[in-house]
Amino acid sequence: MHTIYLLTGTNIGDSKTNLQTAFDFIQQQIGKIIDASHVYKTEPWGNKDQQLFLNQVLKVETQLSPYQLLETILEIEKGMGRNRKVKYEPRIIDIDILFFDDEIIDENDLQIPHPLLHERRFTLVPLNEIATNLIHPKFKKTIAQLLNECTDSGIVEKL
Ligand code: PH2
Ligand code: MG
Ligand code: MG
Repeated sequence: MHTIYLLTGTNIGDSKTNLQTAFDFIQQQIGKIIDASHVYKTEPWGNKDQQLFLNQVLKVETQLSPYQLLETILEIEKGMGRNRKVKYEPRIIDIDILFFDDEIIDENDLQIPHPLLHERRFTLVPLNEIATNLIHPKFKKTIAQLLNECTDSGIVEKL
């Protein structure tokens, strides 16, 4: 059994429903959700000229391998109507793998831990809520430390 952390995000349509739908699909197809952060309303990071996001971090137990997990995530995203064209375009749902046990994977199509998580308040704030003492396997720092050192000033507030 593996312990993973996922970030869900959405900024089009009925965002609250989208997060709930993703939550249900994750529970059915990936594994048991054993912890969940609050849902946060977050300022767009990167392309700022788009709607606010809702984001949530989930802790999940799964039997899937990293690549099976990636496949399943892509299927869930597609099933919810996401079509990938432009990087950082608004999306119905985005499911990102933050951590997979303490594995480090650096392939073109799969990077774990998520390579930008330490630069993004919209990820660190919800993650810190449920995993403050978790150690980032590459940086050897806790989530609390990474949040403390993060220079992103994007607004992140509980919904
Ligand atoms: N996802 C991105 C780019 N920017 N900004 C916020 N606030 N939340 C996101 O989930 C997000 C983003 C790329 O996946
Ligand atoms: Mg993303
Ligand atoms: Mg993604």
